[in-house]
Amino acid sequence: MTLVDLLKNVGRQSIESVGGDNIESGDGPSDDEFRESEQIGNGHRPDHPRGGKLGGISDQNGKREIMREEDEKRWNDECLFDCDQILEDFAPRNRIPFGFMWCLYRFVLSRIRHNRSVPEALYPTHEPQSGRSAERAIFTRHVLFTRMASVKNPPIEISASVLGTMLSSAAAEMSQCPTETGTNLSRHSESMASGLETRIHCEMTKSDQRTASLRALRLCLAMAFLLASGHGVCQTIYTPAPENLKARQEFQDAKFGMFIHWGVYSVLGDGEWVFHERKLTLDEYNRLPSFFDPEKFDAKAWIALAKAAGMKYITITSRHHDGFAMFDSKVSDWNIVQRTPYKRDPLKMLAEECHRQGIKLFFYYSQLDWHNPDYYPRGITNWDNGRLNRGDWNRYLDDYMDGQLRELLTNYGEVGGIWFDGMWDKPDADWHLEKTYALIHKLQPAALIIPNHHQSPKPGEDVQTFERDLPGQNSAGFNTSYVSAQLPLESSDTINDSWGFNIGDSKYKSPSELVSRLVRSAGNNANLLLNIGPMPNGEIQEEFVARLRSVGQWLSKYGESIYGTRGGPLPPGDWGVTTRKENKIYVHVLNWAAPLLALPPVQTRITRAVFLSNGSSIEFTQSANGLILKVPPSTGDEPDRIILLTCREAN
Ligand code: FHN
Repeated sequence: MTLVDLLKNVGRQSIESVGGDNIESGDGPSDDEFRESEQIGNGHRPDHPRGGKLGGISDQNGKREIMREEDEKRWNDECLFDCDQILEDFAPRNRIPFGFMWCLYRFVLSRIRHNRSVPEALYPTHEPQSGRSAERAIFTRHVLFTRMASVKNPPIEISASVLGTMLSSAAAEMSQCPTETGTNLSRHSESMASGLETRIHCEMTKSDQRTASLRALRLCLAMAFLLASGHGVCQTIYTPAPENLKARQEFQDAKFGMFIHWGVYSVLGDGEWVFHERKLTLDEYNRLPSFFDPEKFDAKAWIALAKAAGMKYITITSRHHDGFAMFDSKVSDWNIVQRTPYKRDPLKMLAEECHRQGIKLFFYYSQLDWHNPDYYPRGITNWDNGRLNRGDWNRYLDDYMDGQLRELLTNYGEVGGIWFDGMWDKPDADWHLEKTYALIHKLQPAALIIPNHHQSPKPGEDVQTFERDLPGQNSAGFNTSYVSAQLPLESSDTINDSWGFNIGDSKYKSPSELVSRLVRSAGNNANLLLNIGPMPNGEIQEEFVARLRSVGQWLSKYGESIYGTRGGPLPPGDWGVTTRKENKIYVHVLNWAAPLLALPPVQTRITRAVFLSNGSSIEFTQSANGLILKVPPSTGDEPDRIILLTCREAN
């Protein structure tokens, strides 16, 4: 949602609320009018109707304040858009102190208050204080109020409670009238009252126009201040560079990537959360790097396996939640070169081999850090691992994190992008995202920022990724159900149940399940980032290798129905999904036993249907009501029966 949308939404809400119910309750008189009325009152008639809620006018300020305050609050509630929300969302950091801008804005706002005073006609400022005409005036008011209370739409929008009080005070005044009989007074006031009504009407309409123009003025003011204080729309709306947009296209065409969770935690063969799961202390975990010596690590072999699997890019953990840098970092010695016997930088070797073999390399980077003392205040996954109970959050973000991101985007050649994770540990913290994202886009404009924060996309982000889920499904329970219509989509998953090497996890998905997972992602217009957790010696366990090779074999035959396609044109279903490319539609029958498959209508005219596995013709009927395909029988070992529909024009 751009700021504009947000404003539209917030604005629409507030205008509705403003426009909707009757709100005015005889707002307080302007300062000088008030002073005047007090003089009029010179007897301090506490329940004088102009006293706002008419009550509690005990002393000058109290009376004055009570009235103004509640009016002020209602005005603010009704007239002001939810600026807090707007600015919270969009206010970038460390610019002109936001607080200062806000106070300035509020100050100006309070200077341009529009008092929708009770119509002059109701309480003429120069009203006679005593004698017959004073009585007449009081009586007239009484008549008028009685009338207003009795009719459905009184001439002035006054809430019942205020009206009630004004009536009782007029009655109170009435009771003080000494002599004249009621009858001829009433006759006189009836005519007075109707004259008053019309005058009140035109006063009210004039003031409504004033209110409306004031609201518009306030909105412009809010926008002006946002822009002036550098919190403007143009500041936070992210405009991806042309090379970034090109990279997004290539990313979407790639469709299949290898996710690699590898780190010193692999030594314990119990997944990447072992530090947390076993509630180890820093001293205990600090021993692990000395056991990490992946002498069998072979970047060529890893990339060869990715290519054999049909994967077009690799995303590897440059550092996970244990904060351990799997690269040569000068920002901290808690890294593979300085703290392990291996003393080499595997990311450097991988980057060089990826560039050689034309595979894009992305770096997974954990924002969450269970090791660095400056990751403070701690987050939802915190446990007492011996870290000091204090730290400098800004230093962690600006020096440590941005420092390492600068190294990754400077020392490893062209990088496909940064895959962030862990922000969900402190979802409401100020992560300086705009600053960090701007740094990445400056250092490598084509680099894609892929945040696994499980929230809807934020300015500066280039891809929306869903963990262990298809876009919007949220069966894993922690993903957002919001699916961006603009950004490329990605879905990440494991081959067994673990991300990091887990010696005890043999819940491997079958090759068919993995193919269907890839096809369903493509049918939902998303890439699949399929994970391996290499062993501590650098080798990749056979169960992963075999499954990846078989997926690669499938892609070598049916890759045209995946690579370079987009999801659709038909919505995904249990039966299967469709992918499309130029004038071709691939119907992926994943879970359908019946011989005929009835599908929703396809807009373009289909000229031919063939079974992709053997090129045999497929019978079909196409009408405005739908498309019926004769599905070839399943042989049981193919995960996906693909029917290629050739259309007269591109979809
Ligand atoms: O905690 C991590 C987990 O270890 C793994 O990295 C996955 C990968 O998407 N993300 C986090 C869980 O949401």
